[in-house]
Amino acid sequence: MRTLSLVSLLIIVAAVLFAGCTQSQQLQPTPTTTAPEQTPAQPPASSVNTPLSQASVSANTIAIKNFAFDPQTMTVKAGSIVRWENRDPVPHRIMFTDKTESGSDALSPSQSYSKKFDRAGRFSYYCTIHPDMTGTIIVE
Ligand SMILES: [Cu+2]
Repeated sequence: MRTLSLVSLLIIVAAVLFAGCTQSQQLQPTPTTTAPEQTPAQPPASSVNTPLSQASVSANTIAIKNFAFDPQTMTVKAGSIVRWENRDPVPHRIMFTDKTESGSDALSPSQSYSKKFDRAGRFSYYCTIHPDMTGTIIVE
């Protein structure tokens, strides 16, 4: 008698669990496949980062590429503006050996920095991030 009721109780419990289980499965929404789809293609970064070539072509432009200044030495007239363009995929920062001359902030890729040279002299500079990168501006 006692075992019988126990068994029936177990059966009931099992039935309830099973029912609950199947029920909850039925209630669950079918797994949607709207998982993060690829967001629509964004405009290629290259089209955003091209203002460099559009910038006014200055004779006094120094390209920063392949971890070097090109040209490494530039001669300009006093009062000229020299412009550095970072064409590397990493930041560079121009600092003058002559600390009285101000340098640039860190230049992100495709950023540029312009500086006017008023006094004649020879101005050595380097990249604070990659000190092996050096260059010279000669102002006449
Ligand atoms: Cu650098």
